[in-house]
Amino acid sequence: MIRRLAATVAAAFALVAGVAGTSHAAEALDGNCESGEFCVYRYEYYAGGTTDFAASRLSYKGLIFGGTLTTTDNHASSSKNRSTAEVTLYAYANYGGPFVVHSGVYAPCTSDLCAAYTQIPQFDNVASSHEFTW
Ligand SMILES: [Ca+2]
Repeated sequence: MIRRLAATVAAAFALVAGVAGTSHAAEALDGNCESGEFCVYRYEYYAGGTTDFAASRLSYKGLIFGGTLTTTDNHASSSKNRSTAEVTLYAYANYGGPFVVHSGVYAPCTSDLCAAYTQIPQFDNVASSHEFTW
């Protein structure tokens, strides 16, 4: 009887933990680019560590790329939009300066172009903020 009760409690706990883990995944800013997130990378083609976001960000100051000591501000060279929002990436903080747009109808940051900011004139290593548009 005791053993059966223990098994039931364990199963219930596992269920709760599973639900919590699932709901948390999209918001875990952990250096892994998960579904629902927008992520910038240190190097081209999604290499060199990432900073992941689940919402707009007015400034990248104080952030670092996961698994590195490199500051995110002014050091991004590629990005991936795994959210359902349109994301506009800006060269300056507070959504200022030159920008590129992920998804939607705006050029030039559609498809694979965001894999390498070196292909976008004067946009490599400048990103400092981004805004989600739902
Ligand atoms: Ca993440």
